[in-house]
Amino acid sequence: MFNLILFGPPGSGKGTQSENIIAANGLQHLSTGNLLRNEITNQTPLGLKAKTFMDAGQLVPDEVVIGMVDNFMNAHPRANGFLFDGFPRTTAQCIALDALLQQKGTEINVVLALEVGEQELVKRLLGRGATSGRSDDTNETVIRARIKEYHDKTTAVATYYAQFNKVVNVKGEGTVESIYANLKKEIDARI
Ligand code: B4P
Repeated sequence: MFNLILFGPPGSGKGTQSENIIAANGLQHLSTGNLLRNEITNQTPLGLKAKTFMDAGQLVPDEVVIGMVDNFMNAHPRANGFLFDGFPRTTAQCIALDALLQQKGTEINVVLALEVGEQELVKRLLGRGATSGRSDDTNETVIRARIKEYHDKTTAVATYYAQFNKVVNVKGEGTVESIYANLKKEIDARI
């Protein structure tokens, strides 16, 4: 199995780049943002709980997200590997993910960290908000709150995996194609 974490702040292009990576490498895409939005659309109890946090730009509680990831992985027992997009986002989620992977006799191979400046992030997210209907992308105050959550809680994910020498930084500004070419180079060197 080959397991990859695509890491970076909100709007850094994790979802955008995931599409090419999963297509090229046959990985199972696990986006906690997409899973949470599906739960909201289906108005499940989990979705109703998650919505209040997401609308405020806050992270959804760890136990909610970890349970959802566990269910998703168990539903895909024959996966060649997973691309984790937007997960883990806290140290507790890193520890839970390592334990889930260990139970399956596998581990994280690499964390690719997309680096994008804050001004560019806000511009991209407001741009998406204008067309996507995503409520967390239309309000600049909520976008800034998401970026603050990233600095307060999620940068710790890179620190966690750096202790195992698994983090590779990749410039996340430029064309989608040029960024993908750099990500591909790092993946091909390891897969
Ligand atoms: P996510 O769905 O993970 O979304 P994101 O971080 O906002 O976006 P991403 O980085 O994927 O950006 P994208 O490629 O789409 O999270 C949403 C919310 O869910 C969180 O705030 C949180 O509340 C909750 N949540 C999710 N996972 C959680 C977890 N594990 N724990 C707790 N809570 C969790 O790109 C954004 C825009 O930029 C797009 O419009 C795209 O077209 C554009 N773009 C991409 N690349 C570009 C480029 N190179 N140049 C110009 N524009 C580009």
